[in-house]
Amino acid sequence: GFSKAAHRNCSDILWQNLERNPDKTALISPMGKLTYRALIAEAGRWGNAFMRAGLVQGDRIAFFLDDTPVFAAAFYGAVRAGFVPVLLNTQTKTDLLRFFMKDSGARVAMVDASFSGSFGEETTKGTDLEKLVVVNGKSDLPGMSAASAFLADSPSQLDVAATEPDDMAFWMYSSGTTGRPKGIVHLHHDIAYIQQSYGAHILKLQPSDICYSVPKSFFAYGFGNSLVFPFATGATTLLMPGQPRPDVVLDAIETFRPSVFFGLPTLYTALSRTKDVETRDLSSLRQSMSAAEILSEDVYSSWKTLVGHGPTEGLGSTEMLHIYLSNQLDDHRLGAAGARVPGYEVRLETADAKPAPPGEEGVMLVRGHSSAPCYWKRPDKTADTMRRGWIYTGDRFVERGGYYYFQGRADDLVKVSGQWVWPLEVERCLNEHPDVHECAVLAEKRDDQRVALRAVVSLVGGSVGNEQWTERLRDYVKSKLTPYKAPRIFDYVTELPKTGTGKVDRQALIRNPSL
Ligand code: 3SK
Repeated sequence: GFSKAAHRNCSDILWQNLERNPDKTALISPMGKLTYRALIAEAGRWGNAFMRAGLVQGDRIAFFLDDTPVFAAAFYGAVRAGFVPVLLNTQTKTDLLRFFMKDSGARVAMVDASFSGSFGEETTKGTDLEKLVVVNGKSDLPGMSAASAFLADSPSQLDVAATEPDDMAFWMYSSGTTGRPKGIVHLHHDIAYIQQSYGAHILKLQPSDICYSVPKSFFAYGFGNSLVFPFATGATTLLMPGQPRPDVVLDAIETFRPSVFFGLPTLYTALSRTKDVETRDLSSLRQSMSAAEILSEDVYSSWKTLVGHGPTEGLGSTEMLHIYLSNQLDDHRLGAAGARVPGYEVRLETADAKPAPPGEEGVMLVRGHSSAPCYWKRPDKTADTMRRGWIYTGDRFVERGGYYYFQGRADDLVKVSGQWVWPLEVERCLNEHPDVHECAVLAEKRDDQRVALRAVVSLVGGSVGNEQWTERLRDYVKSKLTPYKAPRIFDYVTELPKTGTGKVDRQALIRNPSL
């Protein structure tokens, strides 16, 4: 059972370590180590400084931060004091950033010095922003306060605010692949819930674990991995700022020796294909987790060959805060997103909102106490997705033996030459071709208004695509699937554009059809 009432303020997940294991290392980063006692003291200073800045309970604080100890300290200090961090993707461009600032009404923003250029007047003008605090370095831009000045004389002892379990605790924004992004509101008890479900039943951390999540903490997946599960267990988090290039990630594993690793299929592929990877010492890893994309058999087995275990695949969403379908380390069904994580209920619905008959495809709805109650000031979108306690995921699945197999998005079937095709199926097929390094398959409306499939492919070893390659790849798809599913257009690139988590950036491919 889960008692919401016991979780009035989510900072307890960190603060409990003050009694339990104050001298244990909470954080490791290239900047050094921090014990739980030191981290909690830092968090207290941030919380007091936000109060001194005149914020009142429920006020938003924009976080435009990389993964460094400041993220963890400022986040937990803010929520303990009753303020609401809004976690923003640090790759956000100015226009969208201005929208986030306006939409959230943030009065204070925290920005890493390396990204401070994004917070010029074009971002902040006409917003409610009163204070911009620069961390991990200095900025020359006008109107920025240095963290040292903001924190000066701020006491480390911080009382917990009078929050309630159902009060707003923090937000993230939807990625906004369709329409403008939505502020996803999470509540104070949500953090404890992901620990009691995915944390306790799937991840099963030990206090001796060191967790390393390549997806950053401003993503829901990275947030749970780095800032919730390890703190809930009294374990240690490794925070690595900067671009997660494969060689940097491999260096970090060798240097800091994490035991639990969090990635996604694109990253596992890149790591497995890195030159001389087999000479790297990855022996510290006892468990690797994967989410955010479908894990193919190839990726699973390459990682297993390298480290002795395949990545454990799960699926979650920002609306649910973390993973609600998952495999287990010792019970992995390849091709399945996973089974229901204890603590969550899932059901499949047909297109006419009836329960899907057993074994038949349906759109998944999920329910559990970590779900966002609403999108900020978007009653229309809230009503579409949050349906009387259930979240409509838009993902189509079939269920076999308690495991759920992803079939695509409810809205991504396209008609090509009069027949239904699911571009993701073609993409998966091409990705299994031994000469394809990575690819994306998109449905595009041509000038004649007809829909055609376009594959954007990068070939292994940097080979340059040509007509012969196209013929070969089309024949491959025809032989593995059916002929009409072979993409009409093939474009070749040396590397596919990626988002901050390392996912293929489909938006960038659509926006730039000449790639
Ligand atoms: O993409 C996922 O599978 C995921 C996992 C955990 C939290 C959030 C997301 C989107």
